[in-house]
Amino acid sequence: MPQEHHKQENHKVVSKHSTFAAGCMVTLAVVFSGFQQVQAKSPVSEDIRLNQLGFSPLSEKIAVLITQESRQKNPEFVVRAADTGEEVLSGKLQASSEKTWGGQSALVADFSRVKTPGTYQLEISGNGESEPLRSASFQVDDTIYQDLAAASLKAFYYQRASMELKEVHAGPWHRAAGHPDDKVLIHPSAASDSRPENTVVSAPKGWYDAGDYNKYVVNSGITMGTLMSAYERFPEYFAAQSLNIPESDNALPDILDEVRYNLEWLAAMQDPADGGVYHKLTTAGFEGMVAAHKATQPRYMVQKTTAAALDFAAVMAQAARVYAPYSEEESNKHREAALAAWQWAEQHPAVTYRQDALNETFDPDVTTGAYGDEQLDDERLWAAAELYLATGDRDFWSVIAAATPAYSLPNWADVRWLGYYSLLAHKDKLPPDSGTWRSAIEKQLILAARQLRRDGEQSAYRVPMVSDPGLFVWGSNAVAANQGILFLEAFRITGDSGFLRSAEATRDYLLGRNATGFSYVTGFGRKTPQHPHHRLAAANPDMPPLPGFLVGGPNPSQQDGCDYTSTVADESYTDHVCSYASNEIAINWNAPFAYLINGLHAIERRHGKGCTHHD
Ligand code: 9MR
Ligand code: CA
Repeated sequence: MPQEHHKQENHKVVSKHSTFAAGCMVTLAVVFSGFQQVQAKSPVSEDIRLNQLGFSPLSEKIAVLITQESRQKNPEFVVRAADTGEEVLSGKLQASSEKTWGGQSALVADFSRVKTPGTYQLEISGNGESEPLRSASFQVDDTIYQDLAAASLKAFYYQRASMELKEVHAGPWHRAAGHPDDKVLIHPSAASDSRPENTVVSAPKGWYDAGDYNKYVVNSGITMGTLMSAYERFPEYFAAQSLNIPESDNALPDILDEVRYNLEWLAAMQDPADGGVYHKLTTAGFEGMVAAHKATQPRYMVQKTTAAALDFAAVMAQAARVYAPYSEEESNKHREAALAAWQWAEQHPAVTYRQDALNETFDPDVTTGAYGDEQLDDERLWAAAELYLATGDRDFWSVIAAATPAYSLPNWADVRWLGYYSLLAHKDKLPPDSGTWRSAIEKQLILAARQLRRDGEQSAYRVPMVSDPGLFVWGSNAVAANQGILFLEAFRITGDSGFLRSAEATRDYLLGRNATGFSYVTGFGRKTPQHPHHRLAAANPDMPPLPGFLVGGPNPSQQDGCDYTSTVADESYTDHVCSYASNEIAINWNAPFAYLINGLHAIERRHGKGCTHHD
């Protein structure tokens, strides 16, 4: 794995947990049946799909065999220790209720009873082949997610604009600074009395949005909200995590240092004259696939919008809460900024971003990501929720109380449930008379999670994501990651470990138990994206892609016009740099992924340590 070394303290924490875990293991049932060396090894079968990193000892452990055979022969599987070939468990595969969407049969091997830490391999025989089929080796251990958990957040550091990435932090991916963004031009669409067209303003720092180098407020909004909520749910866990970033030695948890780097940029997206927030900081068109420091086209502040103001207000209000224990001054500044943006949005409730219309009026034409959204009730709800929690002002509560929610999975254009997640997680701050309201919201959340869990159990891969082809939009892997967050929230509220199993199944989906057999995260797994649509990676072709990035994933709309081998919803993925519709990386996809991986790791470590898993 391409990880650099973590701080010393981190190692200590981990070894302590492993000792606890090992102590528990003696009581767990494992079937041993003598020593049998693996015969002449057949190559790894690509038809066996499983999480390529492996499993936490107490999790459900499933592999899926994809086969053209329609006869239901229920072949047998054997799990062997990878080094000695010793058999530790055997059983029969069971047919999934549904075929894959590509029309193949799916047979499920459940080896959840293997709980002793170690490295294993799965063998399947009796499926009409002369030789047993073999899976790649996989690990069972509580520590295997530590590196991925850190890398999913370190990815944000690699996306930093305006600073050099030094070798001590970035390892072989060190690079020169790109995009100082200290001379940003006011685009005519954003001109105001105090800042006429071509006024030069400064808005350095922040993260590049995705494979491109622009910085978009709307997409940064959901990204930061998701990361700060991850921190709020697992504060002790994150306090002990080191990402080896330049700020690792200060008092702030590293995840909050990373978010702060983007907050500093975000603050500069607000016009101090009126509280309005520019929609994006961007070049007129996308840059070529060149290194950051060679991408030097002029950068513009483009039109103030209501969505940008409301997302900004939500993020700043949440930041006021999250950073308060570290700096009262910083917290107050964020709250003031949030309130000013809210005021602007109340005065301008329907300024939507319509890029085509803008280009008919203003020059230069802007053709980069639009993040245009016509439905702004959800942004207003999210901002009101965070502002209510930040101020206790009942006016904000009345916005919340007036809404009738049905559950909707968050994405950049629908942030309603980021607001509800925050409110539910801060029950102590809700009005005393809000008990009925709260139960109704919790009910919506639990119903949605339960339905998704049921649908997933029917699917060929036994994963929630493969329950509806309609989920396979641009960035489908982030739909899965956000489903994972929904399950973690349902688990937090109910304590029902079935939801934890579903979150783990979602992790398994992203790391290989899926229709393409890819682990969709750069650098983690045996079959991973090698050619992401990522300018920082493409500019460095002699290096493996930057690690820890979740690619967008299968998307049958194929808007990029690249060559794909399938149009089936969950197969429509191509590991080619041209494929921005299936193989790009993006901050709003990595954030829910980081939440899921870190959140699960935090919970599993806790459970492994105390041996209190309730199945
Ligand atoms: O994630 C965005 C997706 O929902 C939209 O359908 C798509 C087209 O507008 O844009 C995606 O976001 C891209 C953004 O516009 C520019 N930076 C890269 C983003 C990820 O592909
Ligand atoms: Ca919206």
